[in-house]
Amino acid sequence: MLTRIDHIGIACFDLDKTVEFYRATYGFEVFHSEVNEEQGVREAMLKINATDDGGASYLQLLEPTREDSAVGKWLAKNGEGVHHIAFGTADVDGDSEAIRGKGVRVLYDEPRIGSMGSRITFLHPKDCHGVLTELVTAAPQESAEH
Ligand code: CMX
Ligand code: CO
Repeated sequence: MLTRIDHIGIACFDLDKTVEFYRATYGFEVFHSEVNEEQGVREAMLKINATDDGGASYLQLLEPTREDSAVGKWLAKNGEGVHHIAFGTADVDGDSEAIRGKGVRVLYDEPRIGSMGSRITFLHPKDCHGVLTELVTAAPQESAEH
């Protein structure tokens, strides 16, 4: 069951400048940052809220590490902006298989590793009314590493 919005992924050309915009304008601080070579991104997670159940919502700022990555291709075509939305679930395996069974293309055979050790997969935007949609199961203990 998809239980919350985990994050909104925002593509940018310059991660440091974009992080500074969100800090100066809204006061959002970087909770975690990392490079994910498989996804071809350098990213910063800005935590927007935290709830008693351990769940949280983030903005995920994404700078491509290579032009032929998903974010690199998208930026070249569209410029900066909202790239994807991500729903949180306790069971990304079960939920993605159930959604695949409804005829929506799930991009990976098995979930891959996302931010902070989470497990992620994506639904094809052409099957989701134009929205690239990610499903996320957080790592058992989310840990912040700057
Ligand atoms: N949102 C909506 N539509 C998108 C899109 C996006 N983010 N990215 C691509 N599309 C559309 C394109 O506009 C294009 O539509 P048209 O044919 O009408 O022009 C179509 O999908 C195909 O796009 P493309 O540029 O040819 O790109 P690809 O097919 O090579 O890749 C996709 C598209 C979704 C398969 C690829 O972006 C992907 O694998 N995404 C998942 C991985 C990812 O996004 N990783 C980065 C984030 C990592 C993280 O969140 O941790
Ligand atoms: Co994401």
